[in-house]
Amino acid sequence: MIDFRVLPEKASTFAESVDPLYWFLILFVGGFFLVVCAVVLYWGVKYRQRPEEDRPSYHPHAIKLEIAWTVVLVIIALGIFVWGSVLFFRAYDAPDDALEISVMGKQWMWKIRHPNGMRETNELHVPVDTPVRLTMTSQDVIHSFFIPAFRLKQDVLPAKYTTMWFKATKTGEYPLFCAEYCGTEHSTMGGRVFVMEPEAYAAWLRGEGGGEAPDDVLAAGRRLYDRLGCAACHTAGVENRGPLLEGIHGTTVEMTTGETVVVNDEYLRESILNPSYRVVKGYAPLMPSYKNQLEDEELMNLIAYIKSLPKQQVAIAEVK
Ligand code: HEC
Ligand SMILES: [Cu+2]
Repeated sequence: MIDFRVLPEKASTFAESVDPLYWFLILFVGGFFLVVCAVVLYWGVKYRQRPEEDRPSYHPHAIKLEIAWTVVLVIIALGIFVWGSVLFFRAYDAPDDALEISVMGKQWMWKIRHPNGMRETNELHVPVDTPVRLTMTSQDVIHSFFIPAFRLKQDVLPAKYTTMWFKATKTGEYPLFCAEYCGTEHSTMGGRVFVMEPEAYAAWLRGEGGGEAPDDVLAAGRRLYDRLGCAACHTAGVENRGPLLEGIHGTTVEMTTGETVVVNDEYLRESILNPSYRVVKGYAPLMPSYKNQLEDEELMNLIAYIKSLPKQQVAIAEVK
């Protein structure tokens, strides 16, 4: 027997909820199509031109009928919209304790980095039953990270971070694709996702069983932080000219415009490349832009370093 399936294997919590919507849409739209075809054929034959035929009387309006089908269709369409939005928001909001993995797309490969610095190319190892959040960016053109078995696809853009999250439900090996045409070798841009037992993932992270040698991301980030002189402004004390960065990730900060922003990777990235775009309340726009001074990878290291800074005692921070 050939192992035939209409939809790919289901291996994430989303797959369970996305498939019913998919089937509903297919059957609903397909059903309508068949009804319309049947009616066109039936009336086509019934009212075909015949010399002896009396034309039936012509009714230009049937108001009740028109209102009825308009209302019914609006309700169904809104139902589909609400159903889809609920799924979308669930796919968008990652739980706070998710494991953070960064993904870099470039022509024509996926480069992946784990929290401890372990790296791999065109392969993604993740633990089963654990929420995982991917923070993704591209070094060149637009790509799209697509794992059919997880029913997830997200565009990966240059000069911007996008995220997606999932919880894999079944250990195994699943295909990974680039789903946005990105040049000559687009069709080869893909790989596999390996869903492993947590202990096996932990062992893999330690370098037992493939993967490239981990580099020390935080040390690299720290070197950049020193070299670029961030500490000159972001240090507590009298010379304190910029906000403290310790423990800042995940907090909410207020801007001069009154807008509040949650500090995530994208916000940190924007603060470094384009500091004057949003200025933190209580500070002058003194910070220079570091645009064009950092490779994408360096920027990720720097951000990882900032995120690793422990929250300090507030007492020092409050001295102005
Ligand atoms: C000349 C002083 C100066 C230098 C050097 C500097 N910054 Fe800043 N930075 C500031 C000031 C002032 C602000 C607050 C105003 C604003 O948002 O632009 C700020 C804001 C930030 C923020 C947003 C913080 C928040 O509370 O929301 C981040 C992140 C940041 N800087 C990172 C860096 C990094 C990383 C470096 C080194 C690559 C750096 N800064 C170098 C002065 C500086
Ligand atoms: Cu691509």
